[in-house]
This record gives sequence, structure tokens and C-alpha cells, in this order.
Amino acid sequence: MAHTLVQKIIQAHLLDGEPTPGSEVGLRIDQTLTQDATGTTAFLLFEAIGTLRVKTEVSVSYVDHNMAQFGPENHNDHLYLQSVARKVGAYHSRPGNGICHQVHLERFGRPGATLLGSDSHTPTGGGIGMIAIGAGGLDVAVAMGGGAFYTTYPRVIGVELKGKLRPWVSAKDIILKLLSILTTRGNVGAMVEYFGEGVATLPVPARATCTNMGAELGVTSSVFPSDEQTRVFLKAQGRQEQYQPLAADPDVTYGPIAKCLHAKNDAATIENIKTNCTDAKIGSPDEKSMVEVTFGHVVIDLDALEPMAAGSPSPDNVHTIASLAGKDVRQVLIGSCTNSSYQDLMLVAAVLKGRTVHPNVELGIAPGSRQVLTMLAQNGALADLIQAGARIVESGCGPCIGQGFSPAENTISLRTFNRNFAGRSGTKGDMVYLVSPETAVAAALKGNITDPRTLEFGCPVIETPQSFLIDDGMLQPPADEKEAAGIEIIRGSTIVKPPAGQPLPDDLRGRAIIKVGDKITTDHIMPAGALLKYRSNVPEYAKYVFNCFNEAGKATFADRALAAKADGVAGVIVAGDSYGQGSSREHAALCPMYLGVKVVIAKAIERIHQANLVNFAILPLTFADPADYDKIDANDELVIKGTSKAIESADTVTVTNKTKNFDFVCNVRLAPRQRTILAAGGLLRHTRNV
Ligand code: MIC
Ligand code: SF4
Repeated sequence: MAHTLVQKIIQAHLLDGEPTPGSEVGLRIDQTLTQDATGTTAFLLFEAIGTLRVKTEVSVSYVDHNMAQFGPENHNDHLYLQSVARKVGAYHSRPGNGICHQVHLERFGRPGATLLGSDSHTPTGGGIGMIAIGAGGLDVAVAMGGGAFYTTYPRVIGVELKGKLRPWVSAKDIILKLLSILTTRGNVGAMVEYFGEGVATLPVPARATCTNMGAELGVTSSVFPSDEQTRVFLKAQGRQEQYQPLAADPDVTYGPIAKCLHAKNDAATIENIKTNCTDAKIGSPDEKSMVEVTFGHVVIDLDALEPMAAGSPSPDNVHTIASLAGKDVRQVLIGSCTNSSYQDLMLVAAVLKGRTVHPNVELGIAPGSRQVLTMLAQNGALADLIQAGARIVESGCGPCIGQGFSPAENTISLRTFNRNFAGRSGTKGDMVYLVSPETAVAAALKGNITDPRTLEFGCPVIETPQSFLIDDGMLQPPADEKEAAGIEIIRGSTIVKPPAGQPLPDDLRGRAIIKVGDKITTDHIMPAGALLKYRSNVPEYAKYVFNCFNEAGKATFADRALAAKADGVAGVIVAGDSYGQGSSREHAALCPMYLGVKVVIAKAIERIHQANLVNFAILPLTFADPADYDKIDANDELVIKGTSKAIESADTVTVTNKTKNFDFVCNVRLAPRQRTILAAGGLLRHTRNV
């Protein structure tokens, strides 16, 4: 039987379960990565599990998110991470060395390996032919200790790339086009695999832009074949010996892929599927106007692709640049793990050389890594950027996670980033468009959204360098076991041991602490930006759960949840569709758990967040009939009888709304291992006991 590349890599790492789409499998993890905003908790949990040394091929602790250092919290975290990494056998990438995904691609990623990272954009590694997956810190802690990572054996969505990109059109436009076809919803349990003649035309960093933003599709991972481009990249990084060619079997077929879309709301998506997918079949709307759509695989014609943008508040709100052209732009930011490679920034520098940024625009540039920044400095491109008026930001996440550069009110900000969730930039009502570096730099020069193909000069051609500048001086290797014994872990007072979960009571009396709508992201649940510094202090950070819904002078979510806890009542969160989209931050489960939340009832829950809820002993339920969502209000008293049975084996459970006096049914969609974890009171207790 012919296999996809996804299947080949996964089957080579299968430790447990059947390789059937939809079933739960345990995978051997070769590499892990953590970053500081999730990493302190991950390492604290690793310590709590009791494993003494890391057991993977390589584990790397990066510091890239939290570098503003107002108050001692961030530096306390850095010192903790540096000392704990050396002691337990992990590499440590110091602040300034770059964004975890960019540095990992440059220095560690290898074709055919599995990578688990406590960051949702870990799938960036798929650009170099690895199966790279984002997860909560506790899952990564378990993998660091040699434990399997459990996930759904995926359906594989094939994406065929035909032809070659035209000048001024780039990889970001490919993934934005894909987002317009697949959207951010309904892709849970799938992985994307790129194939076709167009693949060979894309260098590794361009591929990594596509796999990075696969996170926004909601798929578990995305992967490119490992080929000559991969070899050239690895050779230029001085790691040619890690190259191996990898591809799907030639006669493999992809699909069928099924999606359910709303006939009216998703009319444009249905049209996109009809024109861009093979064997598209569109059903007739049922009484709720839902349409079953199936297709074989997606086809993207690179020759015909145009510059694209995704407008606030979602990465799948995609338009062509031509349709937006002329809108005033006040800010352009270039960087993030999506578009901050050497090639991306060389392109920007070549365009800006000898020119000046438009007087209405502020331009910020954050190079993805110290390697990129040093190379730009050495070849003069950095001077071209500075001379043009760019504000150079240190290599790290910076404005992508709301650390500075919040835009002015009612102004458009163009960013080469991957997320534009409402308010993530730090400004309420922000208008953020996600674009390619080509489109970003065109706006920086013109002061408005400009199709770069209309610029009066040609598009510079940037080749992959023969060799990148290799200097691992800011990558500290782990200490050997003997030396490790003498290393003392540095623990500042702001580093607080995270709480463990508790088994759920059999008869659960609950209260709806909040009712939220569709597409609630983890940024809504646990804000980042200026509050990111509380990541290693759960009691402090928990004060800000659902902060964006708190109203001045009224009890906050935290106040209401703690009041319920004091009344001996469990907190319940009621939510709409796609609850928990976005990041892997387990604080979106950990902090509500700390406040006494024990159940989430939603129309649908996203993959990483659902796993984090289970890991922290919160029961994730989905409405059997979504119409029941409309019948519940905040403050309703909800009772669930027999949770132990439901967790053990049931597919559904009945919830009684005592306030409104009616019963409704919820689905209990849990993989077998998730049931065991919940019964144990969370992953930490489960792991300690096995
Ligand atoms: C993000 O892009 O939202 C983050 C910040 O990188 C998160 C991780 C975190 O919240 O620390 C992610 O993508 O998982
Ligand atoms: Fe950092 Fe932004 Fe990438 Fe998240 S998406 S890892 S915040 S650069």
C-alpha cells in the first residue's frame, strides 16, 4: 500500500495504538523545544514528575518571548531556565539568540524526526521534513522524560503546488490562500502534506513559512518532503550529514477530506473549494443550512497566485491585496517566526536600500535569529534598513506577542506575523493585516496598502547563501551528569510551583461563571502582552483570566470563580464554536483550574486546548445539540451526576440546568488515555502513578 510522508514518519515513531485515522496513537519524540513563556511551567512540571535527566535525542529551552524585563520576573525566569536546562540535560538558547522556531530550524531540525514543542508554531519544523507538533508544557515535560506523546492518528490533507511563484509573490501568499480554502475551523485531527512540482522551487525558509502558519489552520502539523532544497539548506547550516531524502510514495492518493460548512456564512469558502480542490462534492443544505463538503486534495497554482492579506480578527479573513489597495497604513512590522528568515529580511533590505520609509509609516523589524541579524550586519543590509528609517527590534517575538509596538487607535498595521486576533497587538479594536514581507515593504514605502507588483522597480532575487554564519556561542549545551550534580537551580521568588489537578467529584455541582461566543482564543482566556511576565506565577496570573471580558467596577471572572469555589461549587465555562483556538499556552487551562473551574461546555473545542484541559483535570464537553447553548446563561446552576462513569466510558452525559429547570445532553469526546488522565486528576498525577 502506498504511504504519504506523514504516515511514513509517524509509523516509524509509533509506540502505541493503531495507525487508523481518528484513533489515538502514542509517538516516540526525538526532539523537544520549550520557550520561556511556557517553558518555566514545563520545567517546573518536569521537576514535579520527578525525572532527573532529559531522555530525548535533543531538548532545547529557548528564551525569546519575555524579554522586556520590567521588574524581576523575566530575568528570574531566564536564570531558572538556564540553570535547570544545564542540570537536567537540555540545551539553552539565551535571550538574543532568536525565536525558538527559527533557531530550531537553523541548528537542530532534521528530516524524518519528530519534534514536540510547548508552542503552537512548533510545526514550523515541517519545512525541513520533520513531524513537528505543538502541545502544552506538561505534554512536553512528559516527552522530555522519554514518555510517548499521544495524539490522533491524522487524516492527511494533500496540498499540491503547481508551477512557480511570480516576482513579488511569496510563501506567505501560499499559506494565506490555503487558509482561505481550508479556514481555521474543522481541520482538527488532520495534518497537511505538500507535494507537486512547485515544492522543488521553494527553499526551506519559504516552506517553513507555510508549515508555521499551518497552526492557524488548526491542523496538528504540516510537512514538506526532504529534497535537494533541504540538502542545500542543511549544508549551508553545516549539517549536511543530517540530510536524508524523504517523500510520499509516488502512487499515493490523498483524501477524501470532509468538512461541514454553513451554506451562507461559508459561501466564499465553498466556492474556493470548488475551484481549488480535486473531486469537490458539495451536498445540499440540511435544515440548519449546514453543507457537507468533500474533496480529494487542494491544488494551488503558484503561477496564478496573487499577493494576499488576512484582516482582523482572524487569519482566515483573507483578501487579495489588489482588493485592499489604497487603504492608509500607519505601521508596518516585519518579523515573527513566520517571516524573519535571512532571505525574508534580505528582500526587505534590498527593496529599502537607498529609499526612505513613507513619512506616515513607522516600520519595525525584528530579525528571527542572531544568525540572521549578524549576517545582515556583516553584509551591510542592516545599515540599509536603518538608513531607510526602520526601527530594529532585538531578535525575539517582541510585537508579535504584544510586547511593544501597539498601534494607534483606528489605524491599520501591516504585519508579517501569523495571528491577528482582536486586541493581541495591545490595542483594543486593532486593525491588523497579516501579509508577506513583499507586501509589507511596499506599504512601508508608499504609506498605503500597495500591490507590490505595481511598484516601479523590479523584485530583487535573493538566493539561499552557500553558508550561513554558524556561531552557537549563545546556545549553551547541557552539563554532563557529573557536572550536573553540582549545579544549583536558581529560583527567584516570582517562580511559584504550579498546582496539580484533582479528580472530579462524582456528583458535580457547578455554576456557569461565564458564557462566551465563538472563536474564543487562548489570548482571550489568558492574555499575554504586558501580563506575560506572570507566566511562572499561577496565583498572580490567574487574576487575569478572561480579562478582556472584565468590566470596571464589577466582579472579575477570577472573583466570581473564587466565590463559587468558596460556596463549594465548581466553575463551568460555557462557550461557542472553536473554543481555545490559537496558542498552546496551558495557562488557559491551568489558571482556570486554580480558580476552581472543573468543566468547559462548548460547541467545539480546539485540539491543543482540549488536551490542556484534560491534563489539568478539567472535563471538556460539547453540546450534543448546539441549540442548547442559547438556553444557558452566566450564573446558571448546573449539575452533572455520575461524572466518574462518564469519564470512564460514556459517550454522553446529561447536565441539569437547575436555574432554568431543564436537562441537556453533552458529548464526552475523549480518547481512551484522556479518560485515564481525567480519572487520575490530571496528567501530573497520572504520570507520577504510572
Ligand atoms: C503565541 O504565538 O500565541 C505564543 C505566545 O507563541 C504561544 C505560546 C505562549 O502563549 O506562550 C503559542 O503560540 O503557543
Ligand atoms: Fe513568538 Fe509570535 Fe511566533 Fe508565537 S507566533 S512563537 S509569539 S513569534
